Amino acid sequence: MGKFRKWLTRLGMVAFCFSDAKGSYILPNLRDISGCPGYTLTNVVHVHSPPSSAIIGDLILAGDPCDAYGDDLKHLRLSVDYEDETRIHLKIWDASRQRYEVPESVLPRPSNKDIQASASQITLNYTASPFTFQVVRRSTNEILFDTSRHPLIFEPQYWRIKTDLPPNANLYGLGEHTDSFRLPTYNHTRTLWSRDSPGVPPGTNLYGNHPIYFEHRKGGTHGVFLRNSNAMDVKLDDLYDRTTLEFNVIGGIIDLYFLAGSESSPAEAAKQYSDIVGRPAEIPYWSLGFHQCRWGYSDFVEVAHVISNYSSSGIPLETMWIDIDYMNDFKIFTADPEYFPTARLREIVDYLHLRNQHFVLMVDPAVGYLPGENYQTFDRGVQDDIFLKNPNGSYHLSIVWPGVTVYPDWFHPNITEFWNNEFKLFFDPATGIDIDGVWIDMNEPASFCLYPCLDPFEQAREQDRPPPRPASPPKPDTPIFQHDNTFTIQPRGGFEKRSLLAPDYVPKNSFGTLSEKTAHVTAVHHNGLKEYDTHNLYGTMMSAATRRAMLARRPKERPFIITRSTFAGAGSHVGKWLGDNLSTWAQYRFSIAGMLGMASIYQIPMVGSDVCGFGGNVTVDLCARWATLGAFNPFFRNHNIEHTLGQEFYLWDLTTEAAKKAIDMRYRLLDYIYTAFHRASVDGSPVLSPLWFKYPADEKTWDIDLQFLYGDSILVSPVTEEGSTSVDIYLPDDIFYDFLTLAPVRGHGTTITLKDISLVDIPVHIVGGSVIPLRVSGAMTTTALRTKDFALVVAPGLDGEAQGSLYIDDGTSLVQDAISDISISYRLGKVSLTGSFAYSSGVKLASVIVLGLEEAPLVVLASSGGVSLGELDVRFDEQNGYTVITVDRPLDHHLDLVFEV
Ligand code: MIG
Repeated sequence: MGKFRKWLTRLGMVAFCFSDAKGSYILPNLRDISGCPGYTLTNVVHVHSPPSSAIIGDLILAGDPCDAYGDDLKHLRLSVDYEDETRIHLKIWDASRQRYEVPESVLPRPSNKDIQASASQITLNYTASPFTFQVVRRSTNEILFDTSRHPLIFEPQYWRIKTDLPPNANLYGLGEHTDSFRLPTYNHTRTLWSRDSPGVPPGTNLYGNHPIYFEHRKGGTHGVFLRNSNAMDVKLDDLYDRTTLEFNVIGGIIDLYFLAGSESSPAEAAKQYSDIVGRPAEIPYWSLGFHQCRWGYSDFVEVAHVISNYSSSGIPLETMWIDIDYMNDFKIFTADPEYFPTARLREIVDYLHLRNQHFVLMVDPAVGYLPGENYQTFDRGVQDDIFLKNPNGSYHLSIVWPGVTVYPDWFHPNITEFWNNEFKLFFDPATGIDIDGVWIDMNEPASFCLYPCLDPFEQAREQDRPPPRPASPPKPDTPIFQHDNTFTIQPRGGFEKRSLLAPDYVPKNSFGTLSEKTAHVTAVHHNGLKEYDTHNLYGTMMSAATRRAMLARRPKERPFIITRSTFAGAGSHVGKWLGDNLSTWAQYRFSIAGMLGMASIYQIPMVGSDVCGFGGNVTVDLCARWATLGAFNPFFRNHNIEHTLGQEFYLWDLTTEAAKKAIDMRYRLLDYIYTAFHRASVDGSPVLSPLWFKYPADEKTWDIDLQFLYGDSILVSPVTEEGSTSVDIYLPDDIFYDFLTLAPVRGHGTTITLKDISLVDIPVHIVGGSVIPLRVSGAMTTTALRTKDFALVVAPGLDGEAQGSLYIDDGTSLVQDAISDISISYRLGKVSLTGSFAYSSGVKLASVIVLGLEEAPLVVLASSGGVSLGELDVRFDEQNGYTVITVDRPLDHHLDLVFEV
């Protein structure tokens, strides 16, 4: 713990890493805004002739200015657009001056069908003086957003929009955060400003920024997205008769999208959000395998040991990762010649590839500032002029691992060429390190330089950067992988004059001033934009650039990229891990809410937390439980900080067993979740969801965030308490089936206690009404898994019916030439497989397992395209009431199975 503490101290973070305390932010200088006059709407015109209902108008300051955090703007412009049946776009900007808005190059605008209000599911009604508005769901007349009591305030560096909501409103989103999934509504502030946030303390701003919330009510679920990247505080509060929500933002424009969502299907809100921020990129099949990572592997020999230890312990390892440790003095695009020589890394990559395993390396954005030292990445960056600058044109210096550093400017016109070229050179399969995926970190962007960072060189010296290597290097010719089966565990440790630096309204950044430990708000991009406005976009722009660079290396393959910092829309480029959590039970628990935010709201479904926890030493029990939960993280990676005890699953018998069992479940379900990822890429369907997405009318589900749906039909209910072997789970009024025994479990809208859940087990249920495609188990890699046959588990709902689907493609290509997209339905004693079967998977449908039958069907007749295939073998399991029908036919054609009872 000593070293870990030291690391945190170096980052100045101790205060809130070990408690829930909110850190020592600068208290906003709160001004009285009660007298702000609001605006009067005039000159309203319809911009298009009918049928469009789009309007545009002038907003004129309605009285004496209140000048709360700057001078009230006198004249604003308003536009309201009905973009399609489910979406209204409202925009308010300064009529007389240009202001920053999120560039379309970073987040493209959605297409606008420009429909008539009468065709929309929601309408926007306004009052002209003072200007306020309400968004109303037409079918129920419910008011979804209501500024009536809260006139608009708009000043150069402060604007506020505030709505009343029903009391104790059910609000979700506004991340990234580690608060409960259903947000606390009493005196709660969500600050959005990217921050390197070790320990991910609840109640603080973290790495990513997603100014979108869903609000759920009995009468429906809707969404509100603020397309704005400036620092902001979103404040929630409960009064006796209502909840209020207000956006307090220090720049940009008011750029709100209201999404109708749906009266009965919350997932529609997620899909509609994907219409405006883009749908998740398709992921390679292999990336759903299990990943091992840690910070602090000392050299290539140790990495080889870890790989060997996984294989000799029989735990499937799909992908090995190396952190910054491989770099030479922590300079990106270099390898340490002694500890991680390129030749030896190439040997590791070859070894992995031969065994159908994969390899990922970390790349940070910051480039060591090393003029005249023959650091070619830096020199080429200077040549291409792509580094972020100060207002006076000098380089904006910061401190990251290599010492004093400069940041790539993702807005620079030469940046794509620069970044692509660095990737091409360093990750060249012929001469360099042939990565399969890339991990991008520190892209808030993070800096270790304490503000005002007047002498970064001095601070870098004081901080001892780059840090020295811990031990002596291995002999360059140390053999690796020679004892593949020897278990060699080594347990170890807008453009007016603005005061960018001192806005009057200070968002509640947990680091204090907005420039602390990051690029300063005054840093300038090549296109003139300031970090003050674009800071929250940095990680997403690095993500997009990295995707382009990976595509330039392999134009036909889906890139695999995991980032730390995200903004709205990041999921269309990359996946995301939840950053530097701690190895504690509390963090294990709230990792679920963190994933739900990304996967069910923000459209970043490839998400996971560091399994077994990053900071601190994990206990065996927690690591075993986390291995089982990790198997249901869409992105499943064990990762650990340096200088703590190892936590590779093979280190303990218990975690070995837990990992094997859980990975087996995960791999059997891999095509099921891969199908969910495919759907997400097509229409934004959530890959994970909270229970209430499925049971929106059941109030008891609304704040559940320790159980979740993996895909839309697998309910995961982990044990969540230390020392416990039982868990209280809520089962809605529906039928469920235990994933392992297949026995039906009737839910009654009550909490039940599951007992005797050993440390290597996790309760998983199939939701009635679904068909789950499973691979036959027993694969050590996802490549091997793809050769396994399928079983279809038919889990009838209370109405006796079930539906499901199975999507299969080659798993890697960006463009597929033959896919199978199979719908499976069960109704009245008949199972039907329809759809397309064009991808030749070479595997069979081994069996169909029908659950919840009272007795075995006497005869099952199979036919394909009307042609009879005869009678199939049937086995009935009396104890758990299921029937196994042996099919054993290639999965390449329509198929009907008819029962005769
Ligand atoms: O300042 O690369 O979140 O996963 O192991 C820490 C070292 C920098 C932070 C990442 C973490 C990674 C670590 N990085």
